[in-house]
Amino acid sequence: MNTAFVALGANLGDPAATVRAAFAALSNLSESRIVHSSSLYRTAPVGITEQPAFINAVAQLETTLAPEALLDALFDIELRFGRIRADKNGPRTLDLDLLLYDDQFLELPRLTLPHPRLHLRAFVLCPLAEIAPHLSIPGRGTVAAWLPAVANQDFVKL
Ligand code: PH2
Ligand code: MG
Ligand code: MG
Repeated sequence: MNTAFVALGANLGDPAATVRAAFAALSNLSESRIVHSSSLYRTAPVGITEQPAFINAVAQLETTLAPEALLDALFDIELRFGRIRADKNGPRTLDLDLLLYDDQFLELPRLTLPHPRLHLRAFVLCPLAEIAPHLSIPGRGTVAAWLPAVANQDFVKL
């Protein structure tokens, strides 16, 4: 069994309903089960700031899918939720990002592990800290140790 962390994000339609439905979709993934789900967080958009606020959350999975197979499965769920991969940092009905997979480092064209910006973004770090504060981000230290670095970013736990 492997442990993977997935970030959920949405800011179009009814984003809270979408994120809740995405948790249900993740719990139905083959060869995988959700072991922890964070609360939902309303977060200020990072990058392109002229877009609606996001709803974000993080799930911890146990899986026997390999990293790229898991990534494919996440893309499938995004598509089912009507995701059009247009603007890189623009609005989206559902974004599922693979954050961590055990303590693996991976550098592939479509997948970098650990996710290169996860420790700098409150919208990922805060829900992750809720379910796994002592988790070590390979090469960076614990999740909790990075929280002060994102203290200036706006978010509300729902
Ligand atoms: N995702 C982005 C860009 N900016 N901002 C917030 N608050 N939440 C996100 O999930 C998010 C973002 C690119 O995927
Ligand atoms: Mg993504
Ligand atoms: Mg993303």
